[in-house]
Amino acid sequence: MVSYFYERRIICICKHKIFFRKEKLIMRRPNERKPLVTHMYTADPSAHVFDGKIYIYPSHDIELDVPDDDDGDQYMMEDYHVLSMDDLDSPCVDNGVAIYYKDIPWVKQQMWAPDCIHVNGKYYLIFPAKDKEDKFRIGVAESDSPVGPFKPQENFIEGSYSIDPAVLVDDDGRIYCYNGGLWGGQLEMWQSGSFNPDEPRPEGNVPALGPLFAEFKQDMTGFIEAPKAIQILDEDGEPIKACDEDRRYFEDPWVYKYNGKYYFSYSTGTTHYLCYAEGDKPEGPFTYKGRIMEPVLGWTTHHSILEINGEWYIFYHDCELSKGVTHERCVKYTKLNISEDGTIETIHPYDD
Ligand code: FUB
Repeated sequence: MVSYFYERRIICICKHKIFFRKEKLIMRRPNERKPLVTHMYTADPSAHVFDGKIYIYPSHDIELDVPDDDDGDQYMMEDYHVLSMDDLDSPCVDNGVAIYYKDIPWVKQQMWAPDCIHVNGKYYLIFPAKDKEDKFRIGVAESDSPVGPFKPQENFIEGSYSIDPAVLVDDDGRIYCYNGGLWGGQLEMWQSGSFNPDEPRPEGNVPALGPLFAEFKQDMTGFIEAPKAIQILDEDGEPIKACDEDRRYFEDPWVYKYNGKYYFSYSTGTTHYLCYAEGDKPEGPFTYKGRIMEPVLGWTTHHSILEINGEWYIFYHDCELSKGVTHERCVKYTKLNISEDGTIETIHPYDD
């Protein structure tokens, strides 16, 4: 069921006549822009349709009484729960623990934003976590079911580093991994090719750091080649600069295809926008196109985009449920309006 709201604002009353601003019709589904589950904190939703049903792969935020810091030490997640919905209007079901960090041999802590794909008749959960040396790595775990339990590979994917994997299975079956995050996500620390926690962050007019791109082997046991940086270009074809915090990549990559083009969307972190860029190839370069969503309540902003029955939706999180506690977030969804040429209408998440 869809709710209809009519906006009919009086703009002036003169000579006994009332003038209204043009009517605007807003349609919202009952679950739209509301926390999908309220019994636990969830964040970083990667949503997919598998066999006609919606599955959401979120981080599972835990309540911790610690101060926020730039390294993200307040995000101490220990497991993943898969959420599912029969359709957009159905209740959202928590399918329990899908994998626990102590059952993953290489993981020390911090199970951050995951994704999941369905290939080879299996479901593969792809997730970042800190290894025993406190370096963020990407791991893979598999299951016969979209809700797990997932069996982890012994080690992280060789050559992987940083956070936030988003995985695209392209129309030809090739499997691409996009990932990376600044600050606590450690992307800057690998600029020299090896891990250096003291590496300075790029600043000013130098090109911003790009997110990472790598192709998975078909059996999901590793990357075919070492990850490479993706370029995000401005309207003049120049790399977006580090000081351009309204547009430069920070974390939270996602890629979807629309009318044959690749769309790379991401969070700008410090300025809290979700933005998008367009390209002709899965590895980019991508040209900046605009803003998808204005800031939500909370510091982080994280999303996924998918088509459901011919309409486009964005899954995202905010901190409404905890009344603003940065590391106690809740996942939501809302409709995304994309025009024929790929332009996205910017969402104002609290406009109702
Ligand atoms: O959930 C931990 C981190 O917060 C994610 O990896 C980032 O994208 C941000 O949402």
